[in-house]
Amino acid sequence: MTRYAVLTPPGTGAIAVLAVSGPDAWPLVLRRFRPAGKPLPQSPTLHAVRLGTLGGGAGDEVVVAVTQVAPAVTVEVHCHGGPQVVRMLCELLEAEGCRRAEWWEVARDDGFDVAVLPLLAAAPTVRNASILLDQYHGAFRNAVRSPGVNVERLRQLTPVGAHLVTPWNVVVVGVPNAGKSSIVNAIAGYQRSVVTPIAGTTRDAVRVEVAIDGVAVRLTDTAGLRDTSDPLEAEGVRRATALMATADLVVYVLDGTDPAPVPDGVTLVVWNKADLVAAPPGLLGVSATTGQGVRELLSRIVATLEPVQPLPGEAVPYGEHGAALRQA
Ligand SMILES: Nc1nc2c(ncn2[C@@H]2O[C@H](COP(=O)(O)OP(=O)(O)OP(=O)(O)O)[C@@H](O)[C@H]2O)c(=O)[nH]1
Ligand SMILES: [Mg+2]
Repeated sequence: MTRYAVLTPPGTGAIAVLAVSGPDAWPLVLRRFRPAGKPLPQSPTLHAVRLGTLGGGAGDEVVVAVTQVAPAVTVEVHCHGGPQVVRMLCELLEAEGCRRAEWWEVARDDGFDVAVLPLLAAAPTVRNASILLDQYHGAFRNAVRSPGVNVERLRQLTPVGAHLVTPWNVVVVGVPNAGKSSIVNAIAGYQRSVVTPIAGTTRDAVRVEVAIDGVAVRLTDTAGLRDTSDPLEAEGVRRATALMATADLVVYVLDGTDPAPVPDGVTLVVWNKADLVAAPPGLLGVSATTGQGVRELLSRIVATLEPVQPLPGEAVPYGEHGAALRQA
């Protein structure tokens, strides 16, 4: 079966690229492509590049390139950008019997792990892209095929593999006025959440995506936890409590000037406003105002989420492999 895919994103651009791959790719080019200059050879030459036209009427001026001849012939068509030109060529390819595929399904089969490609395209940080590139080059695939595979080490790296595209879900909670929003803003680097001296400022859950040492994290700022008769605030508190239950990590912020008891089930506690009252021994002191302790807080968040980090080039169970390993 001969397949085709649009390799460039939808929208308007100077050029768009389609790939056609399969047994009919070259016969199709011979049937429909009108080369400028000398005729095409009966069989494709690897890396041959030709200018010509494709499509009904005058057609579009395109460049056809042979990017692979084995195991399947793959031809790239570089046409003018813009949705209608792309659509015209898609209709032509379908009329010629090609089936539309995803771009990674027609990717050049050069022995690498092409299942990684859609994840690589969605990687939110450079660090995650680099881990995925290692897997694309076969780190995970080779590891599981080798007789001496270290399953325990792979299992330790499943949390990393599960969050190469999907960010970690970190929820920031605490009593009203503790400084939750101020801490989230300090991490985000801009005033994402409203901060005021009024207790009960934040109502809705406020989300921001950040990279912490290359680890993708979605931070959620929440309403301060307290009993309240204000229905709007109460709904905020209800949401905050529900979010705690689904979080990968709950960061509990204490108001250092008025520390309340910490509820059960909290992994990471920070003592905020350490610029006013120093944290007692054993507690992480932070000041959202001066920035003191924020770097340490970030390090602790990453160390809690990903206690084991992969070495360069190491196998990491990406995508569905992690879930399979956890079940095994
Ligand atoms: N001195 C000092 N003041 C802070 C610090 N962090 C926050 N504040 C102040 O404390 C007040 C409350 O800060 P917010 O960040 O709005 O607190 P919150 O926990 O989000 O409060 P709610 O949204 O009402 O639950 C504001 O006046 C802040 O400027 C800090 O580290 N040091
Ligand atoms: Mg707030």
